[in-house]
Amino acid sequence: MMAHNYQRDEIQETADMTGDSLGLSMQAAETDAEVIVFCGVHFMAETAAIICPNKTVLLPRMDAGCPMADTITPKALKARKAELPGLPVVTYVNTTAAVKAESDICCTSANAVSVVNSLKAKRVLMTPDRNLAAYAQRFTRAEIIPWHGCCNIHDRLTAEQVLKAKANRPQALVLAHPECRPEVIDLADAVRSTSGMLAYSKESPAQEFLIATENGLLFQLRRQNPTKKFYQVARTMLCPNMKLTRLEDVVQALKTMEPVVKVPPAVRKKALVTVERMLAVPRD
Ligand code: CIZ
Ligand code: SF4
Repeated sequence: MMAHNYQRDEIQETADMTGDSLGLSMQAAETDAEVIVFCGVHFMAETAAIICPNKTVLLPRMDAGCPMADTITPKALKARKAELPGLPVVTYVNTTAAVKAESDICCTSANAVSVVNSLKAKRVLMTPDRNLAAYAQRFTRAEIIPWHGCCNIHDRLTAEQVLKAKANRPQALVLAHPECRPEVIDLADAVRSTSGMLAYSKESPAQEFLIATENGLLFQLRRQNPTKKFYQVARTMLCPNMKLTRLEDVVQALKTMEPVVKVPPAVRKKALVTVERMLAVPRD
């Protein structure tokens, strides 16, 4: 049983493994288990199926989607590629397998800059998150042409909300996810993926943190740092899709061995190439 860092507390508590989407997929590849029940959203279970073709990947709630992943389709990407011939396409892991299959290389929120720099290209197209693209643009000489998708949960967080939270907790460091808007990024003490926030808060001498990402991560931050204090930046940082999965759904999936997430072999083969290219990029 694997649970993403944004899942409900009781799901994270019950899971054998927790983590970000790529970390979970890598752990899935290493385990002896033949069946993985993946508590997260659809694209994450697909990533596990891409990396572990011989395992059965169950997604307890088939209706757990990701509106950001839905901002791009293979057809729309093909059309954009035709307008920008020769440009390498960097695609965030938060996309369907079919979109990964149409891309050149994947990235996560933890390695976007290293991935862009590894291409040694003058211009790249980055899909689908415009905020991650804008964040990566700060650290590279390559021109990043963004796709105009975003995660509504992160994008709706305003600078005013962050300033208000900071005023209430002046001693706390602000950790923001790169899916946040540029003006929120500007107010952060550190910008990290969920796994990056877990590592940062462990190593930092600071005792209090304001967390600007989906509030499910607070469970994991508190569990791993029992003496430190973590506060949500805003109550609105809740992803309804991430909260769909309940323990009953997990039990039901394990009883029926359904629903299974499958990626067609031709799509899987191409999507795996884009994931493997990312895994071969050395960290900056
Ligand atoms: O890739 C993931 O797991 C997501 C969606 C966020 C993160 O920063 O870990
Ligand atoms: Fe998608 Fe945002 Fe929810 Fe993550 S938090 S699953 S990016 S909508």
